[in-house]
Amino acid sequence: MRIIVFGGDGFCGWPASLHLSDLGHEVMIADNLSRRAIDEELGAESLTPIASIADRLAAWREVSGREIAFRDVDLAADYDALLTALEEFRPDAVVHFAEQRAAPYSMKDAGHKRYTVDNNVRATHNLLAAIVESGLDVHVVHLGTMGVYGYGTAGMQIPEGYLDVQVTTPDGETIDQQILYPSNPGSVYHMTKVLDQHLFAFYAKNDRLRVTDLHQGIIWGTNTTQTSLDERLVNRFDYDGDYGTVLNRFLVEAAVGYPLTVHGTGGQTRAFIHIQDMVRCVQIAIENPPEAGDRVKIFNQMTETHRVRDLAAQIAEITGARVELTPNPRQESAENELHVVNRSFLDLGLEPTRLSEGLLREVEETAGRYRDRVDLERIPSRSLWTSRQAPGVPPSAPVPVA
Ligand code: USQ
Repeated sequence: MRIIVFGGDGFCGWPASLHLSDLGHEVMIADNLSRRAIDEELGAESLTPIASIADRLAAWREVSGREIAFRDVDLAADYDALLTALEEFRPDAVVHFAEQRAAPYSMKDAGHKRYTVDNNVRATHNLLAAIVESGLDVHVVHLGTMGVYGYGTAGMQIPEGYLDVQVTTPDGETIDQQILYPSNPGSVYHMTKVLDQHLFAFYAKNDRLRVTDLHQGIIWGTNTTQTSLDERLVNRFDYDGDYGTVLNRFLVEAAVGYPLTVHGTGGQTRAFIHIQDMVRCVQIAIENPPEAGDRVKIFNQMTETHRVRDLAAQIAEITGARVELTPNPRQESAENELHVVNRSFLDLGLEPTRLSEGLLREVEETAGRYRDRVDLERIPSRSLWTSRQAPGVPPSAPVPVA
């Protein structure tokens, strides 16, 4: 297949591009390298030393004998370049990762909120409009988030996108329906993925676009089979207060002797998936497209759920790190249960990488190996969800870890 990976230089996009190329697909990466620019803005760097995009692609050519094309395209700002890329490359499928993906970054201030909405919503809409204008039959695979659902389920399992409901007509007749699961985003970033869902639903209905939306949990891990092949192919690893995700942050904190920064009580339960499983899920989604005229196909892309304080305790046990409850900079439930349906990928052959099997390797191979590159100043999370949250004042009093 011919596949364009939009956002193919990022944390998920890069390993997904290599995986698809390795499978023999003709891959083009289209990316405006914005993630590298944001590193500069934040004065932060990936824990792993990432090569320039040119060096990455040259290394891949050398190691695999395969060519990945590259175009510097800003989906949100340069519609004509996007349309040209589609018309010239004529993809069978596109994978859309080209969005600002960090919740804390999206909540820093009005400027970052506006950037996140402008960038993400325009990128998605431009892509859909350009596919229609091109007249090509392209399957769109989009990286969404579990966060569109929120994380509270009143005991039920979160379905894969659609909720069964019954409505009663004025005649008293009961009708069964399925609706998009009610959204409950917890940040401006997560909200943009809710808006994306509606754009996809409209274009699937109006233009019969074939769209798959992957509602992904939090990634853990760094490298995949392909990014491990050569130092220049290494994936990025964020640990800073804006882009670092919880488990990867804990790993780095443990490696440098920084207390594990558990927000609030650590009672937040979240969904997780290893990066190797993510690339496999993207492959499975591409291989199982919806038909033209179908509603958007939604997969829950996660393999296990964990409570934040349990993760911290697990890492502390392996490494001897100290756990510290810190005032939560976010507005989120202090404690929640999370039950998620994830049958689709398992039924299609996904064999999950379990946290219990991979955690130690991650501690040694990534966090331990690159710990000299850690800038301690970049660790604290300084982005507050509301102006009422003065730095250092917990929105709710922390309780000791059990
Ligand atoms: N947390 C801590 N300590 C930290 C960092 C985070 O306790 O040092 C807590 C947060 O308060 C939150 C949970 O860990 O309760 C998860 O935070 P996160 O930064 O790991 O994840 P999140 O902001 O939700 O976003 C990440 C990715 C995003 C993706 C999302 C999937 O950045 O792109 O969409 O995970 S999900 O969370 O399932 O919505």
